[in-house]
Amino acid sequence: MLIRQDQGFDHSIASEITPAHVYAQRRTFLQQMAAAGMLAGSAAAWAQATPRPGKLSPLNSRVSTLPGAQATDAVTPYKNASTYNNFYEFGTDKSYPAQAAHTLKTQPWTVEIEGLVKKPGKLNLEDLLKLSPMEERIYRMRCVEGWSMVIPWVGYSLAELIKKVEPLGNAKYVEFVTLADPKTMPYVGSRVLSWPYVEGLRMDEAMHPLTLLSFGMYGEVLPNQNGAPVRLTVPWKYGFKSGKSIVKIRFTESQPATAWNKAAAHEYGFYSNVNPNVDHPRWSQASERRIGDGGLLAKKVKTLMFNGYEAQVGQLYAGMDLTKNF
Ligand SMILES: Nc1nc2c(c(=O)[nH]1)N[C@H]1C(S)=C(S)[C@@H](COP(=O)(O)O)O[C@H]1N2
Ligand SMILES: [Mo]
Repeated sequence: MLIRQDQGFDHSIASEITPAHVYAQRRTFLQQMAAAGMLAGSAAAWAQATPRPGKLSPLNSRVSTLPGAQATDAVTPYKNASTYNNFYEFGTDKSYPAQAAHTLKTQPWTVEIEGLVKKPGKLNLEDLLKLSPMEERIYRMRCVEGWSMVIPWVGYSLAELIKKVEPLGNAKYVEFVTLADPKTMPYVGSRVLSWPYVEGLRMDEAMHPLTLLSFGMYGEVLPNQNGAPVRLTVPWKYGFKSGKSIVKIRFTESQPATAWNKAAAHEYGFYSNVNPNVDHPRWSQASERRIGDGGLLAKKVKTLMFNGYEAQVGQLYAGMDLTKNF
């Protein structure tokens, strides 16, 4: 991977002017956290250190108490998390989505439930937002390209939605289809991937409580470039498993074809679990560069098995050869 001075790596964060209402919002948040006795290290740190644009609506949530849901790593500054993105529908350069994704229309939005399920149908965003209480979860996210971030997401377990729609006994996989709108997404139609961007999980992975249906980050609704209005976040898998701007969730008996697997099967397997022992043909997976302090020259940290979520998810893969099922 080339080392380049990308735009979006502006470290003048402390000198930025933060609008008063953003400070007020942050203070309220901190007070709520303190009242709940949850003012633990990293969450408080990001709330204080990360100026947010203040244009997006706040998304109220409770602090998740799920094991594994509160990474104590330093949280990535909002600025980096919202300007260094992979969202190929808006171009292949990391800086493009933040510049181009304003064209994405996130309302009205519906997610269609299809396939092997008792209650198929369309759910609109308002229904989805009300389906289960929102939680804040701080997750490590690692891209197969070798960089990582630590992000406070807002959402609820995908399992809550799955339980409501009642999958049939023969539903073994869940397929996630994302928006492919050539009118608002300039790279849909390009040959870099086949569109729509599709991802998939085995049913037990989809039902794992750490698998998050995300509507927000840093206490606000998702910025478009991070997959608004609803995306998946699967913290023990490489970033590309976390499909953005989901429009369809389909329950299937056979393993779904996924966008990256279709593009290069020898490079991107169905599972794509973070695994420091199994390298990608072009990139080592043994270590990663934390985006944020230090920018592109940041010190590398060792990559952990299942991205550090082994205690929570390791048993899902017991007995599987992870060099074959990569
Ligand atoms: N629809 C869609 N979802 C996507 C992608 C994409 O190109 N299109 N890129 C994936 C990849 S490779 C990564 S690393 C993450 C990046 O998420 P982030 O920008 O919120 O960090 O989104 C994933 N979801
Ligand atoms: Mo990625």
